[in-house]
Amino acid sequence: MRTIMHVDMDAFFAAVEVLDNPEYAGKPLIIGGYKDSPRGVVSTASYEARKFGVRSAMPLRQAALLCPQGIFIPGRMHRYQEVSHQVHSIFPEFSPVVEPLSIDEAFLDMTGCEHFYSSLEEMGTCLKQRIREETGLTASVGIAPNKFLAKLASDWRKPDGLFVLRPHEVEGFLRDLPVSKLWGVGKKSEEVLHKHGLYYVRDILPHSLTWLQERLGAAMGAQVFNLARGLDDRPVEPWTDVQSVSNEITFPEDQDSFDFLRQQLAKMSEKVGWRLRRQGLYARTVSIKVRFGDFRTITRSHTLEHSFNDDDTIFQEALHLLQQVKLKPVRLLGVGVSNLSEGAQLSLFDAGSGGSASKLTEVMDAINRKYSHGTITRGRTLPQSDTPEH
Ligand code: TTP
Ligand code: MG
Repeated sequence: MRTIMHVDMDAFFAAVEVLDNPEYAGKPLIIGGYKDSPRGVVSTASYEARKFGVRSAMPLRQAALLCPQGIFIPGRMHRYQEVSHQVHSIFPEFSPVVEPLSIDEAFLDMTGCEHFYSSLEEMGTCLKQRIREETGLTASVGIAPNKFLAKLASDWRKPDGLFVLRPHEVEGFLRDLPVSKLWGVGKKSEEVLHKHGLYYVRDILPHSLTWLQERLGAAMGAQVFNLARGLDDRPVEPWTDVQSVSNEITFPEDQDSFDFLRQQLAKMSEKVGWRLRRQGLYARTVSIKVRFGDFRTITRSHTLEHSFNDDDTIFQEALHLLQQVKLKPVRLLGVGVSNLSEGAQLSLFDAGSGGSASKLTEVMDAINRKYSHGTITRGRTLPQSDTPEH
């Protein structure tokens, strides 16, 4: 049995504004743009503004109609990110297994840490207090036997909430929730369930797995079947990958220049290639990881027919993957290789060039081995503007 804690900051952007501008406290505050801006949408609203029906993603104009006395401000993303980093840097104090989910929320796997606290309630209170102490902000915390339930629990007593859901309470808790509360049930699946008269989780329980799968598809049907029973075995996944060699960098400021990112990719590809070769390994898959300013993180990967261990292949593949990503300001960039083996499996078509380290790579490695890694590097890792013109 796991103990999972989910934490989510309350009215995050609005709370940061109140923190920095105490005169906003207790007022209906709406972040996203000025009242008369024709296009913008609401990022978030203080709980006072929510009483008027204002919600995230609502057009500002509509918010202005619902809450004409609201204070409308565009928001300061940089500041929210700064506070977000403060918050996220607290989590490792509580658990080594942390999965950051978004700018203001994370899962912590607390399994095995229970005995550090007198109760699960105290565990949650401790985290809330640390966040408050460090940032001056309130968070809501949910503690439950799995991720799905922990997320529902953190939402249950918002704002400044704490809710512990114990295994024997799960069934009673879920029964009366609308089906849309089941993770993954969006508009489409909701419609299908409604069509069959299933509005609440309790309505799903009498139906068999096959019955649900026939109506929702194999994967969604199984998911709904399990979640309705409070079953979810997804692990909390920290950003590490054991069967791989990787390198990543978090930028002090979000970056949106493709040239800069390409140059970072080249540097990291060299490091990854060097570590691969030093361990006598070959890889078949190249991956990149991109975390955007809002903490959304994506990974992309590509597996080749043959194994390789040269910087060039790693860089070219990683660059190709990066070119396919719709770029917004980037907070973190990473390159990794996986599908590792100890010997090269040469390409059927081109045994000579693509597969193993080239002559140039061998010479570079020899120099780097003698001195320290990074002594010699390729021109593409240098900033474009600093590259000497020959
Ligand atoms: P949420 O955690 O969804 O919302 P919240 O923290 O404002 O309020 P609460 O958790 O108490 O319900 O999102 C975190 C931040 O992300 C939010 O403060 C602003 C931003 N955000 C948007 O910019 N647009 C959106 O549509 C949503 C949902 C959030
Ligand atoms: Mg939040």
